[in-house]
Amino acid sequence: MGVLKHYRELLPVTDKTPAVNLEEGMTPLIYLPRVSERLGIKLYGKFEGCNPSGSFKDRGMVLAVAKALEEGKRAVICASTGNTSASAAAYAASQGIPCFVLLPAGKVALGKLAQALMYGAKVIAVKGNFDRALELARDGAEKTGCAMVNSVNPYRLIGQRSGAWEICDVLGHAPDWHAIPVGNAGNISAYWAGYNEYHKLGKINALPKMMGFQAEGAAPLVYNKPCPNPETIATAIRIGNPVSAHLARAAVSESGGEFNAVTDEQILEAQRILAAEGGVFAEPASCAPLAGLLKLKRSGRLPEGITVTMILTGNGLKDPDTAMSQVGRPIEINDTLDDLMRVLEGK
Ligand code: AN7
Repeated sequence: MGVLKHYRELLPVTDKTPAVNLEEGMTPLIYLPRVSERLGIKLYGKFEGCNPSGSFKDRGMVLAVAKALEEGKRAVICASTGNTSASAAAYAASQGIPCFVLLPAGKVALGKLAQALMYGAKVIAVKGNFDRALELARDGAEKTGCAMVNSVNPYRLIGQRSGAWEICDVLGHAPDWHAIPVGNAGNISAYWAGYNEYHKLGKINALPKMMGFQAEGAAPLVYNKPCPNPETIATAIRIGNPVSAHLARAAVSESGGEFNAVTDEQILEAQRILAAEGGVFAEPASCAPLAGLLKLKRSGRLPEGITVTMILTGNGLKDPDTAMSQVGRPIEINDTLDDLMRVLEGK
């Protein structure tokens, strides 16, 4: 049905808003028994990789593009670490309008780059980091009148609230903890607003603690200062100066949650555990929350038996290079049953 139709009464959608729809949203909230057992909690992963462009960005992009069209805009522009560009390009393609995307050169996962190009966006590789690309995109939008569809666009965050509503609709209540990766800090802010809205409507009677996880090399919110040269294998959250930092800080402090940093090694370990013990393949950035939960468990700071939802923000298929760099190669055999039997019998 798509986010605009499903949550129409909670969104700024009118009869004049074009019915943009790629059947985004309604992603599975997957209970993870083996990982839950390892952590001593009830752990659910909301698999945002099931969205049409393979990440959570589609929830807000559908509204941002619809409102841009409603306002008479005829092109969109964004800067991106990859997923925003894939999403913007997909929705622009579906509406037949041009899309310009600015990417940090050489720092975007292969699948995301392939998506933006396949959807027909004009892809611009900026010799600089994401934060600089975002400044350029904002200036470019101002000079051309293109709709800016980064999360500085308020409709992006409003659409992304739908993730929180879905969790509550499925669980019947909010989780105790909401664990989420933090890059430009829009999604954590959107989820907090979404939970609060449901609370005000009386649909839930308690709010979760918001637990935001960043990569150690790009952790401006953990260390409370901008990070001029962000670096992490989780390229999606390789962001040093988050635009929604103020909203994210408010979400964490109002909810009694925290920000925490995890190393690249911890992120990769979590990615393997999620895949091999959960059956879910999420991209590295999406595994920062699980890395953080494992870290908190080790230090005795993970309360026993609580319900935790973690947002698996992007599909693991987007970044095959990082995955292949940490797993073995296939076992090659001759096409004989003897060769096969040697492998099956573990010889
Ligand atoms: C998989 O695409 O910023 O804290 O330009 O792709 O709301 O920024 C991506 C961010 C987490 C962080 N997980 O969310 C972009 C971009 C994945 C992401 C984040 C991103 P925010």
